[in-house]
Amino acid sequence: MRMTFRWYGEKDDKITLQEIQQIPGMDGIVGALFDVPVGAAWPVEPLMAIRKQAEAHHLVFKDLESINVHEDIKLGLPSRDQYIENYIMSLRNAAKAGIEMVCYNFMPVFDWTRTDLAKPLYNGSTVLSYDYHLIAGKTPQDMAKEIIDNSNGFILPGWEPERLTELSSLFEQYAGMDEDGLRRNLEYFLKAVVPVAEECGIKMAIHPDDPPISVFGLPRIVKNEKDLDKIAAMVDSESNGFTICTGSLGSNLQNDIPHIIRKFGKQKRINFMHVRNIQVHEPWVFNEVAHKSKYGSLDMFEIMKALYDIDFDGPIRPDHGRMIWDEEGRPGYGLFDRALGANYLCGLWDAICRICGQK
Ligand SMILES: [Mn+2]
Repeated sequence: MRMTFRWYGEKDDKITLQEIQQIPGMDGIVGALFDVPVGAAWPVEPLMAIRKQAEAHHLVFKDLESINVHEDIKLGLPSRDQYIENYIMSLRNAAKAGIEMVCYNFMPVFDWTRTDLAKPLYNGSTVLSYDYHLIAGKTPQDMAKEIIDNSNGFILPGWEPERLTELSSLFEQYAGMDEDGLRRNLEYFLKAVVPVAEECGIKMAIHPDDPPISVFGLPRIVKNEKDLDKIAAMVDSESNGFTICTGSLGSNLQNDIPHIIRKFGKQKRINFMHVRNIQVHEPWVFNEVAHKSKYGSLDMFEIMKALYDIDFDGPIRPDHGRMIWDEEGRPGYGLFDRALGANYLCGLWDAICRICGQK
């Protein structure tokens, strides 16, 4: 496996490449171009520039998260064909810059949703959390405003203030779209982009819905094993694969993550791993926790063992971390707890390899 760390770039991340390089076991960064508008084609040069910066710190840059899918593609509007052409251009350019994996999601309107970005835990650390009770009675605008106001001044991917001014019209456009309708639009997109991804050596990796349940009545199509089956069947290619985000899928305890890893690993469809732990209190009430198994509802040993069993050799990253040791930063994306998380995952991996045979 390739241990990676999400990096927002020199301009937008106060964490430096040198700090990332100093984390034991770190192989590379997961990056993106944050100043290209959603829907436009990504140029090669800035990707090459990130690669050079990474390599100067002995880190590889082979993984993108995310090239976002324009809303018109998800809505299936006639304008989608132009946006798909642009997406294809982004893939070709990414390949030229040495990219091998592209994460994306297909969530209407909201990339991810939380009700608190800094819920205090008993030990003074703070975490992201979700409680469906707190959404009841709120409008999407109320929730968007809360998230933007509590983001410590950072622009959070998916929650760009200018995009959210269009919130009402977006909701109107989605009125009447059900899961099958959204699924048809994903299939149309995949049939166009996956052959190109395959041709240029890129593995696409759709991220599960976060949380994997309908929010504000919007359709959600990446919630569970059944949904993943349907997506895998849309285009039969290893380039049509998944990001298995343990914290997203795992917030529904019906989702058996080690089973899902083994099943889709056999089909060579697991192209990216996000590993984090969460504590589920009741259905759709959960908060993020430290990565270590004992603090949450997920069994990290079983998850890493499943990855070992499928000979996983793709990129993996610690997902959101807590804010600890007075660090201030982008919610979920501080340095300290993600570094601890990476180290814990590397420790589990080393132990599994020692006992079961080196891979
Ligand atoms: Mn994730």
